[in-house]
Amino acid sequence: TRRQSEASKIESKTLDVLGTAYATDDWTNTPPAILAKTGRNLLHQPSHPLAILKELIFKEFPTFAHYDSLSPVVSTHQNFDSLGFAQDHPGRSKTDTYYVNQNTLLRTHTSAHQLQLLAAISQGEHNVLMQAKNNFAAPRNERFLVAADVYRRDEIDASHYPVFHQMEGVCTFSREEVRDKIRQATTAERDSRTGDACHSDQVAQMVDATVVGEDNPMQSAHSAEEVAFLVKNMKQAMNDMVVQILTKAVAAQQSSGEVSASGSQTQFPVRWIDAYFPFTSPSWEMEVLFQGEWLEICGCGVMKQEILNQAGMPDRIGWAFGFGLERLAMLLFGVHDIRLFWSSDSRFVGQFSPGRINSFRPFSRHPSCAKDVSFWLPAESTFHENDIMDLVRETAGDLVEGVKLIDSFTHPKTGKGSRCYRINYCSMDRNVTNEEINVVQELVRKRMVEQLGVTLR
Ligand code: FA5
Ligand code: MG
Repeated sequence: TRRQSEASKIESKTLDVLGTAYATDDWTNTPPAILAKTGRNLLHQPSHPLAILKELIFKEFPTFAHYDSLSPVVSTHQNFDSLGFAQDHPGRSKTDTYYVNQNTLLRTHTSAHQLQLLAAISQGEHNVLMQAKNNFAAPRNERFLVAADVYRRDEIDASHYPVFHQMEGVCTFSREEVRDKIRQATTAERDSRTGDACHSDQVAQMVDATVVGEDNPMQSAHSAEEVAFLVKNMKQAMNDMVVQILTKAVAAQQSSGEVSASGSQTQFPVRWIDAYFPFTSPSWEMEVLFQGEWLEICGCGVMKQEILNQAGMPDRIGWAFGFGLERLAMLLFGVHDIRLFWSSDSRFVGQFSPGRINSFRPFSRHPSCAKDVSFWLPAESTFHENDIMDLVRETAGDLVEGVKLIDSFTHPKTGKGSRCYRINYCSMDRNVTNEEINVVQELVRKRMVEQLGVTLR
């Protein structure tokens, strides 16, 4: 009987994610509402705007392998260690990441699959690759895209949701191939300058133009020519893809009469901002000017050579990017609230069809309702804002539109911290009554006391 009771104890201490039971421990912090999202598969619904965008991007990279069926449950090794995240990197903390248990989590980015896929490719594990692949005939396996749902504990507003989607791009070259390409390019350039050869100057210029500052260094494993080649190739590929897709969107708006042809924007200025990622160097964020606003749509850079070495490809070099699909989709389809992507209301899902970009026609906006909650922090405070965000989401679901800190002070005598948050409630698809919201707000207040140990004021 002792063994039996131990077995049932273990049984109750598991978390079921996509049909697999995982042992839980004191790292487990993934709430039911988040778990429910793991099975939604928005990228596999052909008429969903995110799936439409996924297909458009896949089409822009016809020679790459395309993966879109990798499980969101990954190891801390995949998500962090394999990519060179420091042990104390803030992304690893329980306040930022949804853990299944100490060694297992819901991926926070598609980069989690870089090493795993490269290693499978270099070892010729075709079965592993085929299970997750969507274009079986792709000619180039060592160049691939990964589209997937990713999970982050984050603030709540119109452009942040705890689940979103990314598109990873990984493009590798053999060093020999790169050497040949550089040789061809410099020969062509020399010929065009009628014998006025200044190879090293040119290369220096190329590198200057691409690798900016000491804060964004190239790796010692790479030559300046290799970096210049990779960066140019990467920026060209990303630029071409974004321009192709935005051009399609504008054409669609024109043909439906939403934008007049004469006044339309036909160029999409792009800028590259120096960035830092543990797994690329140098690194950038790409921003695109669309309808008057600079929008950060992706991170990218030259892959850390350790990753390729680890994968068994020391003779290859490469670049990688990670696009946020929601950011682009909100632009392309005119969806102004990120929650709408999760709506199963036919007035949303019924507006889109495969392969087509069209502007979403919002259904009437429903009134929102603000409720404030003020409280004293517990004395021994391990309090983190994201705990409130999760608690409100768990309690109110998609009725919550935003949560904002509106007041914060420390009592001069007692030294106690006080906070006031404003919770905005608004349904995407129906009117809600004040009574209904009061019930939800009461529950939020009760749970804040029980779960966070705060004292309501
Ligand atoms: C990353 O996730 C890196 N893995 C990207 C990368 C890949 C860099 C490969 C280098 C090489 P970042 O956290 O900045 O980086 O997210 C990448 C993109 O995802 C952002 O540019 C943005 O478009 C989108 N994104 C990030 N956070 C959110 C969010 N909370 N909601 C919606 N989109 C988001
Ligand atoms: Mg960023």
